[in-house]
Amino acid sequence: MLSTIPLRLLAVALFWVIPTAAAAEDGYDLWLRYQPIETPLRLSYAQRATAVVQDSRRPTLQAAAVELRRGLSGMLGTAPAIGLRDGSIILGTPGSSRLIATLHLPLKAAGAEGYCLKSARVEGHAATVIAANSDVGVLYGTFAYLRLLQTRSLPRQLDICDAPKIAIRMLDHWDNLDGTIERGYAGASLWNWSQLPAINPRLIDYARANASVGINGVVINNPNANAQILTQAYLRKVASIADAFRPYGVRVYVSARFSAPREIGGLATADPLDQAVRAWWRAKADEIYGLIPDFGGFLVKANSEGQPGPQAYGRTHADGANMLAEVLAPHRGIVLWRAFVYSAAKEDRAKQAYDEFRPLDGKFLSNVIVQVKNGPIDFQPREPFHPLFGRMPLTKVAIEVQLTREYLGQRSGIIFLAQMWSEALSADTCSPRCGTPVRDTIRAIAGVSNAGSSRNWTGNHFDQANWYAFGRLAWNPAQSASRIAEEWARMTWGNNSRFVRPIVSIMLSSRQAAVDSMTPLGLTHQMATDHHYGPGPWVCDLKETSWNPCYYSRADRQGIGFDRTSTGSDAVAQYAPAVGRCFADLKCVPDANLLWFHHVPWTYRMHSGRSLWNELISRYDRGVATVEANRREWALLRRFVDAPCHAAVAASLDRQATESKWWRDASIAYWQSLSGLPVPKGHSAPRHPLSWYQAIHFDTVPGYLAPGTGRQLSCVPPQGGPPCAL
Ligand code: GCV
Repeated sequence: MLSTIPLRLLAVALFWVIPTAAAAEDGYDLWLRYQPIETPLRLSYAQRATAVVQDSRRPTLQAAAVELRRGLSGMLGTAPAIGLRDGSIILGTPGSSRLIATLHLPLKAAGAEGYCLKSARVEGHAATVIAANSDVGVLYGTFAYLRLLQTRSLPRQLDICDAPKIAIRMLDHWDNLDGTIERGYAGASLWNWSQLPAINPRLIDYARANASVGINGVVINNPNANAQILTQAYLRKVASIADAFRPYGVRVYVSARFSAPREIGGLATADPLDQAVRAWWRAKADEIYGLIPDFGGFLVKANSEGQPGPQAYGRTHADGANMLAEVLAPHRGIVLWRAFVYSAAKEDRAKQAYDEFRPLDGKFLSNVIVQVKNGPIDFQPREPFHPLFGRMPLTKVAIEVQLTREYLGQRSGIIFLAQMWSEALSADTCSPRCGTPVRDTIRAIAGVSNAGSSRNWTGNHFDQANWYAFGRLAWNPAQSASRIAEEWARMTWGNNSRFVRPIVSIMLSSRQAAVDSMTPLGLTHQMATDHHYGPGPWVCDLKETSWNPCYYSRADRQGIGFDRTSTGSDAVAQYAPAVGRCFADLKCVPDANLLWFHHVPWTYRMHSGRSLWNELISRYDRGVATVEANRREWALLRRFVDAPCHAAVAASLDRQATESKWWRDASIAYWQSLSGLPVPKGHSAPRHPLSWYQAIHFDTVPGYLAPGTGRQLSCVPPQGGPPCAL
């Protein structure tokens, strides 16, 4: 049979079969799949990408050239040649490339880390130039060029310059030294401490992925830190990670435990004003920089959720942060000091970070950045922006968002978070004047990583999109979520518009669906205790008041919501007057934040004309309906996706659909037990009585396996039902 097939045809067939087979979608390649481009576009692109010119031996430029070759070979089907000719792509900086130097390109717009992509005539040849002022700029430019091919948007004449808007763009890992990840839903830690300093090639791919979206820093361990990371044995391993990441422009940072001088330094105190403590940290910084010359610095969670900090010695956050900043400054390192603080004693948790940090404005050294979560509580499906943004004008501030979906369904379904982050980044602080969005008040952006040892990195295929979106927004926080979703969909799954369009629409509907089905209209923190998986609005007996969902909902027979106006906690006063006035005013506050700022009767008349009770139930139903619709839509896309991958996403969407109903029914059953109101006509009653939902009990879930406790995953379901079966 074989012999009857002309050899030429066989060769052509194999050419197309081999890459397809080799690229069976297991998610490992993320958005860097570089799948073959369809003809005739492939031929047109190939004419403009015939060869790569890059002669420098500098590691980052070599990494850029290797990536370009990999991408072109995959997409165009042939490896590019070497050397100048028509269609060459020339990479470099004016310092590394004679050809680029002779072009005298206006590279000012590229700044320190950006790039320019230009079509140019070089020594008589039509060429493409990827030029920058720095090697990492060339690497970013290379990924940008490849993205144009991946999304089929390479113009005939290239003339693009771009540069990141935020200087520090980092991922924070909540990885423990025992290999577990706090709030991790994608397997174990990427760092295999017993294997290090040997570098697993996976770490290089991790660095590539980060560089491809411009992420330039990684905190490698949990801010609930173990001081052991600062011992020589661990630091040597950290140094090997830093060496592996360096060519990709990714600097390594470490979460430092404030009490380390006592725990591993043999000192009797960790008082930041104690001379011996300061000397210990100075020596530690010198030791680290001896091993890692470009070490980024320390992330610190202090006096928060049981973590040690300067307040134990009567000192302030500024005293603590500055002590560390002083020892890092000679090495150009920085301190990221987290503002995630709250305590049992005080009342409104949403106010506490502001109350503690605002008075310290101007007291931090210039290499301290105060890292503030996007909202005042804790990575909820929706929160108003944190009042510290714009209100510490004399302090450098970072925004922290969470890629790992601790409070947003964890491993289930599709929830694209770019809109949520854009919402925070574009919120108008009105500080110092209206028209000043959060994105203009920050110097750094940190995302709590969702990557782990899962083959596809994030456990759930679609959570890759959140990693991608984080990087793209960190590069340009004004970019639209829909553009990012489309880029990701095209790069990851392919460019067929019959596929891309529905995928993007699923992604863009997903976050609001999560808000609607879990915590609509400004409700917050209604999740089950500790692991935060599933609903627990009835929980009211935890000793830390502000861990109780009932503390946030304040629901009773008359109404629901947290009064944060002047008749309540007056949290609105922490915002600039124009912002606070609107939040305080029932006519101005957006529905989306209503119950965050106001306690209103169940009968309160909403903008829609419906009563709050009816609106609430409509929102839950809208959320469930959207998740259902997305599940159905995905089922229709089977022919565009590899079968195992399609099945995995479908199963995850099934689970999300079940969970959204669980959330809806459990929440309505509980609110009904307080309000005594009937479920409005046209909406179904919860399927089970409240006690059924209250009996669901997860002892522990992935991401919340307390290290060393030996506690296994367990679930106590009520008679005969989900969600243990999920
Ligand atoms: C790292 C929340 C999470 C904790 C996390 C903490 C933080 O409380 O539940 O797991 O701890 O935030 O951001 O420090």
